[in-house]
Amino acid sequence: MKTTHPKLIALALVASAVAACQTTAPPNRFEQADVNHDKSLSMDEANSYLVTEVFAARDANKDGRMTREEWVVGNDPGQEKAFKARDLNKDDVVTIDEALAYGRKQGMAKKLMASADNNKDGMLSAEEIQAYYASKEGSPR
Ligand SMILES: [Ca+2]
Ligand SMILES: [Ca+2]
Ligand SMILES: [Ca+2]
Repeated sequence: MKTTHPKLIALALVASAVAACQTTAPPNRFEQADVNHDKSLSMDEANSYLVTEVFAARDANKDGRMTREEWVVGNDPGQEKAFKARDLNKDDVVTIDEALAYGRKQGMAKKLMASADNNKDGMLSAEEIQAYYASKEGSPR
């Protein structure tokens, strides 16, 4: 399927550019996900944030496609399951689109919103995200 949204391609490109210069500060990823640049993440933008985070960490060659080798680290059956759950068309590659669709289906952004949206305005600010990750044990890698 070649129906990748231009927005998502842009996201992937920014992700690879950022990764290339090894900028690890969370605000950059926040800016990537904040598509409408209003300095806060809507539910859908939060979903992109979570997905690009996973891709930035695991998509070794930064092509926006994750192979099983890139995803499954070691012999973790949980990782294998997670990979299969996201690979909707069963071609052994998880694209960023598949990961976004999975994130939406699972309500991953909802969970993040529920735990990180301190002022309950339904949007995540950079400060709220930072506070959330700072409060978690170990950052997601
Ligand atoms: Ca936004
Ligand atoms: Ca696939
Ligand atoms: Ca908020």
